[in-house]
Amino acid sequence: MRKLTLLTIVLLMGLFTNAQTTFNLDWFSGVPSGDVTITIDVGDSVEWTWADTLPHSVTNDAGAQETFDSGILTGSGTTFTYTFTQVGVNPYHCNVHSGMIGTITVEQGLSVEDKFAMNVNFFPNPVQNALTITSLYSLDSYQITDILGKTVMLTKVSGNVVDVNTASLNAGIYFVTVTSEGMETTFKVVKR
Ligand SMILES: [Cu+2]
Repeated sequence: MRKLTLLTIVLLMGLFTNAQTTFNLDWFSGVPSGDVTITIDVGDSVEWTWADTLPHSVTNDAGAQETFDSGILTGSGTTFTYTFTQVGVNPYHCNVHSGMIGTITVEQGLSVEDKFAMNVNFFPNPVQNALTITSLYSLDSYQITDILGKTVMLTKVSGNVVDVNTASLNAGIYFVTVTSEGMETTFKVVKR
């Protein structure tokens, strides 16, 4: 009986752990705020990795929902991980470099599909010759269709940052669909 109870607890813990995700963010001087601003689920963790050789901290702003502070650490590859347990908004910064800022927004009950769709960013918009797409989940492909629904680009990719050469597109409105492991989300881009 005691063995069965222990086994049950271990199994339940396994189920609970599997539901949570750790998201990795590169943390370095000059990091675009949009790259370190994400929306996650209650119980998810964020792991920041120092991606240059300068000293940095990951420190919550005064008005943040939760309190977290790595202290000032130095060394490429250094990491700091924090698990968010409350619904709320957590702006944060580096105590050494005033330009290093981001926000972790925590919501309740997000599916993986939600988290994928909420954490795809693209710039600039309107676009001229080069569109950059960033995603918290590694992307598998992008497809660009025009306003009439005709596919003008369909490309397999791999990674969290994708650069799209848009020089050949005529001026107009386009829909960009990105996919990751069977999930997809679409956004609208204007080409000038
Ligand atoms: Cu810094």
